Amino acid sequence: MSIPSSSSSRTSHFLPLPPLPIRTSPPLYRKPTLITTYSHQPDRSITHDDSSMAYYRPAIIGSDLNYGYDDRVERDESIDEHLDGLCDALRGVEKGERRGGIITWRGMITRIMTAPYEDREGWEMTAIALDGSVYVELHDPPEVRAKRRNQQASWAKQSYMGYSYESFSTVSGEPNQEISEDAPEGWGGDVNTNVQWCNVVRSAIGDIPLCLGGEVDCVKAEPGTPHPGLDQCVELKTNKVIENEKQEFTFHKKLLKHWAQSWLLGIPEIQVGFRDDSGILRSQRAFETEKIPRFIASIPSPHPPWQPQPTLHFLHAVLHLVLTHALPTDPLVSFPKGSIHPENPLPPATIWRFAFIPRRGCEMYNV
Ligand code: 0WD
Ligand code: CA
Repeated sequence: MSIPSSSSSRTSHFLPLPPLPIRTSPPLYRKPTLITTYSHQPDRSITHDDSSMAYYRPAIIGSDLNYGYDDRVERDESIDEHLDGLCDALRGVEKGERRGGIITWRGMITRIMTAPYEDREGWEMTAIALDGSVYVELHDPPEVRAKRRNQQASWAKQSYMGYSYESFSTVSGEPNQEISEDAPEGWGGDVNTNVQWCNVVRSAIGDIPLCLGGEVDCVKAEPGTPHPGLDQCVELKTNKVIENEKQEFTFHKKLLKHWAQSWLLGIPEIQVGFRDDSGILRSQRAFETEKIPRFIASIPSPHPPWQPQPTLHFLHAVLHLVLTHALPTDPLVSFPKGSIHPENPLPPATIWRFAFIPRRGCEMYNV
């Protein structure tokens, strides 16, 4: 990560991490409400409907999560989609529903929230004001992307098992979806990571409005029925079977990311499939998202691995910093309606970057 050296027009601000543990009550995260949904099709094109919504059906214990590996289709990760799908979805939405505050992917907010407990992975994001809101996206320089893609390649089999668990745990809503006759019992169809069902929600952290888009794995409803609402949504995860205390501790730490991710979109349930080293599904367990912090707090240990308070304090502090500096207060600077898609002419807004430096905090500067 490079932070440009200062010049006369460059300003930077530093926000340290909150002290751990923190006792003051955190800003409230408002219960999210659904604004709109859209679907990525097998060719990655977007339709403004729920055609990629899948229905939950428990996977069969003993399923082989390696199944279908050679038939998988993977999204072309060399294409940076920016916030295109989200901006596109918001074009059809009442202006009042999306105005103000921060507009971004849920995954960006998960990263900011979990930063107080992240000791290794730094990140950088871009913030740009447009039409009264601040759009935030990952700043992903080519060398960082290349490094991440290499890491992903070495994890290909493991991450495939996550997608395969999704297939074994869902039924497609598409009546004409073909499933091979040779497929094992419970297989929901071959993996194509282009296919995603995205939900866009409105929420707030304290006084800061948020508009977030994120992928939702499936819903609990009769196959073929329309979107039953956020309260019926389920997030699917896989984990290695837990056989010792160290693995248990690692899983409890991972629950921070799972909790934050689902909490942010208002998804009440996380279904975790536990697999053995050879990829066979051995057990599964449902977690109620809102009960995860209390579950973690109840674990007898000298220090709980994490608490929600610092994550919410830090999220509010970072977004407050971003809004304070990125949102122009000068009424002479006004921005055209639109998205930050590269094909659109850039408005005369200052582009800001903010970078997370593990164990230290967040640095924000204009570019
Ligand atoms: O700009 C980028 N590089 C990113 C784009 C980073 C993160 C996400 N995205 C895209 C996603 O493809 C999606 O269309 O943004 C949209 C919304 O994503 P999100 O829900 O905010 O992403 P996140 O919460 O980080 O991840 C949710 C799921 C993952 O499931 P698990 O169970 O592993 O959390 O989205 C998938 C993944 O299945 N996912 C991705 N799929 C393809 N390419 C990516 C990615 N880069 N990141 C997450
Ligand atoms: Ca998932």
